[in-house]
Amino acid sequence: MSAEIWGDLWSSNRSAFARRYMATAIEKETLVCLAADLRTMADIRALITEVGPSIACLKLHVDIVNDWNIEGWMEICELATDLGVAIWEDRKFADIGRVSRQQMAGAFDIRSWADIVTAHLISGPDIVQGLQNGWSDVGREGGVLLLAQMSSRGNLLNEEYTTTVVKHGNDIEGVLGYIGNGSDPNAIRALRDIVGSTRMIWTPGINLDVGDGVAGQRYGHPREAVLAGADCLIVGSGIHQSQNRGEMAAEYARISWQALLDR
Ligand code: 6AU
Repeated sequence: MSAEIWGDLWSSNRSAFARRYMATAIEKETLVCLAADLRTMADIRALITEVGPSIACLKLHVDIVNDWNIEGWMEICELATDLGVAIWEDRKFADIGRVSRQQMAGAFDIRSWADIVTAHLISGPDIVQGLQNGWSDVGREGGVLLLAQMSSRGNLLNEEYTTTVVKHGNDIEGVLGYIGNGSDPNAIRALRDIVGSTRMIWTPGINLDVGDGVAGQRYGHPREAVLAGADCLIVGSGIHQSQNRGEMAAEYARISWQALLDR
């Protein structure tokens, strides 16, 4: 069943976290990763509770939360665990390997609760080892998503950069996949061509209301993104700014799942 639905991605992917995500997606019939970009822990908890059945992953930005403390945060993580979804901290690491390892610790102690983190490869391949060492320091493992493209207008991740990131990233153990530009199906298709089937493509910049968003964000349609090669759709405001968040999340889930079956 899993291989039938995910195709080569299921058999070729070496990352335990990618497989876990793919299994959850099948179980819950959704490719939606919720970007819970809210500013208080109570708001994040309420949002997760409303949309829980429709999400396959939870993405957080620990450093935007005004009332952060570790106890409240662990409650949020427990909610995600009860829903069977992985926890992704979208702190975009970009430093040298040694410092990235230290940034996994610190006050937020990301290494202890995040299953996935995001990184730019701009500083070179050792950043991935640094992040993996961060997890090892507390006896845990995790997966790294490398930014190969971005959804924001005027970003500097050009085609040559994208190709270089994928060339290196595909050789690095611990890379579970790439961030692609969900607002542009052609960009996703081009990324899929070079990524192949050993790594996943996760795309932000997804909204049923396609076009320009606030502050340079751009949006593409969820169905188009999956058909073009996106394996996970990161949806933030499309869900958390809607009138009925539970229903809207279910709608994104339905569209993403049907598109995967059609793909
Ligand atoms: O759906 P939105 O626009 O409300 O939220 C999009 C989410 C935000 C961004 O931090 C993130 O996706 N994001 C990323 C990621 C996931 O790494 C990369 C990117 O290029 N664009 C982008 O929006 O939480």
